[in-house]
Amino acid sequence: MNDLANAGKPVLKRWTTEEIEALFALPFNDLLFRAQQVHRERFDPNAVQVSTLLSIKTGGCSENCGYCSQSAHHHAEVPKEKLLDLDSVVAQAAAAKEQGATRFCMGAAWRGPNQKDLLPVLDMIRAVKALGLETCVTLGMLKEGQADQLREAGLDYYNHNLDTAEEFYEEIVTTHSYQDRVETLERVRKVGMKICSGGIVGMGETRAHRAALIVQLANLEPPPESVPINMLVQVEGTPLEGTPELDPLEFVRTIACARIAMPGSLVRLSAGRQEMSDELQALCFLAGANSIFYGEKLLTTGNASTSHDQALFQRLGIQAMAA
Ligand code: SAM
Ligand code: DTB
Ligand code: SF4
Repeated sequence: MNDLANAGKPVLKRWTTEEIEALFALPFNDLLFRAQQVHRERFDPNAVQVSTLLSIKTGGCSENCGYCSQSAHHHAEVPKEKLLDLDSVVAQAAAAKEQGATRFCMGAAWRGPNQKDLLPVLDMIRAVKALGLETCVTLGMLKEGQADQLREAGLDYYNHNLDTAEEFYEEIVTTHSYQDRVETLERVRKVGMKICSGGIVGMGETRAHRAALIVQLANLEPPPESVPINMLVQVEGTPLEGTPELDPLEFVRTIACARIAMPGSLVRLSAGRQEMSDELQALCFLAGANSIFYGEKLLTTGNASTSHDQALFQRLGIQAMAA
């Protein structure tokens, strides 16, 4: 049996870039069929998990990630704000639960948290968890000991994206390294927390870079439980504004490859849905995406509206996944 024939088996397999590139090169229908088969071995094909995002600390970030509206190095029109207070976070989490979200993800525009900032975030985690929601935070790089504090507060997932291939990373960010990102993921794993890690496509990377990102994620031991695949949202005033648009079918292929390489993970159709047609999103679900961000806003940019998403789920016969 060749390696492709093993795709989707629930064993920890080490993937090579050549194998993922071979998947990318399959005829579209063959790739989607294979992804759908893998998907059905482990998941209800008509259930999609629903997460809601909240930016708890917006703008003024020291890092220079080329895609990001919140970097102080760029000129996007994003106001620099202080950390939100606990009551407003809890109110928004309760509203998200009311709308059907099962996971609440809080994001901060930091290189990483300092101790003074981390303490109020720990209170937010405890309070959101007490509402019966799964908790996720994305706070940047963690220092020794911080992952422990997050876990003790009851955090379920830490989001930290590898974002792209190691070989392409320096084209996008120079204020921290790919290795820094990997080290934070190791710290999260070491304390036994679940990982949410994925990337962005459409930043001018090649197919080989997309394949390399998937390999890097799939070969984490174990792979991330949650894998967000973001389509670049081009924000005015960021260096990546004006990047040539990626063929949307290549985005679908990326989702399919992620599904095949990480058969047990939730693959999240993340940023970029507002710009996608229902038909393109339907293809992404067929390719194995089974999670979305739900709610009118991502962190600083718009998201598909809640009523639109409800209608889309109805059109496709999709149910929100229970927690
Ligand atoms: N500062 C933390 C960090 O960088 O890990 C957390 C917040 S950061 C905004 C979280 C993730 O959002 C990034 O890793 C990236 O994948 C995604 N993201 C940010 N801006 C985006 C954009 N314009 N389009 C698509 N994804 C984006
Ligand atoms: C992820 O992979 N995507 C989310 C979440 N994790 C934190 C963020 C998307 C941000 C899109 C651009 C914005 O709204 O600023
Ligand atoms: Fe800062 Fe995160 Fe944006 Fe990079 S992606 S500039 S670290 S908020």
